Amino acid sequence: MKILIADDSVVSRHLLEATLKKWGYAVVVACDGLEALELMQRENAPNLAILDWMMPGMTGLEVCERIRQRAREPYTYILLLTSKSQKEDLIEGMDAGADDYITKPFDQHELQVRLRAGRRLVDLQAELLSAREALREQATKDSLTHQWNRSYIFDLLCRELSRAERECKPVGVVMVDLDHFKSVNDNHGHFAGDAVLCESARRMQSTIRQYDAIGRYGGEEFLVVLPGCDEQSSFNLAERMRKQLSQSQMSLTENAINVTASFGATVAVPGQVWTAESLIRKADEALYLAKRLGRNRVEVLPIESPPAPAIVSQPETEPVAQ
Ligand code: GH3
Ligand code: MG
Ligand code: MG
Repeated sequence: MKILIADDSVVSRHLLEATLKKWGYAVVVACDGLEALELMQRENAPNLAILDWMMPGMTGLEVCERIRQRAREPYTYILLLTSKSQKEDLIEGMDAGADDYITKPFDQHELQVRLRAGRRLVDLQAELLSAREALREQATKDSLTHQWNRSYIFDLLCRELSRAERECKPVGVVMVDLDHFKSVNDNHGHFAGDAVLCESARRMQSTIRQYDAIGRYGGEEFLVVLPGCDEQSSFNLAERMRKQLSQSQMSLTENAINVTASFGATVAVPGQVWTAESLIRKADEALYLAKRLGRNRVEVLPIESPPAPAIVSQPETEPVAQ
């Protein structure tokens, strides 16, 4: 584990560094508070820090306060090293956000057990973060292809549509369905089918732009969201995906497999009336047109605005004589 130590006294710094290295820690050294703060704000900064209280420029206490203001994740466990031993001083140190303190000159055994307590907290938090990450992955990703799952890609489409409406920009919506996929399962087995789904998703993902998104919408169907794309650029991007998918055979079993897909696209144009559902329905319609016209092709259908409500003139009614 990496520990940051900050102390302006050369002797005390060297002693601490040598002790920690002897115990197997990787040590990052700062000679004053400002350097410590800078090192603690870097990516992959140590999650454990031993800060001397009294340092020129910025005290250990001030470093503590600055670090706690940012509520960084993962948490940094801070041990204050101080020659102060008055109770009030220690309360001030803990109030500033230190997790623990040790008085100078430090007792090696005491330092060892206090570091052990710090490590336990850092390790527990790392476990918690990775469990949270795994849960997030489970809730948002498709477990087979590792692309977004159906509910996430749908929500993402809704978010992109509201953003596009605010910014007056179009959004391309593309529905993709692998062609004759049932025969891949029938001829090569279900596992090969699964591998084809993963590789197809990977190939399509590799051709879209960084801000586009692809999700598995159903069995062998994918929904692709293309922010800022009008009809022509949605068509072009879908064409790129189609070519990338079919350009070379997939050698996933002893037999190479040819895979193609049909693409149906539509575009949410600013100023028109649509919903995420109506766009998906239209992209689906375009997809079935692509299937009917021979598969392995892209079709784009414009979304129609609903007809303006008819104005029905009310017949003049005669006042009824009482
Ligand atoms: P079309 O060109 O008209 O789309 O024909 P198709 O065979 O692709 O379409 P169909 O709807 O008849 O068959 C889809 C197949 O996809 C049937 C189903 O077993 C298979 N499938 C769906 N999900 C999975 C999956 O997760 N893994 C595998 N291996 N197969 C899947
Ligand atoms: Mg299919
Ligand atoms: Mg299908």
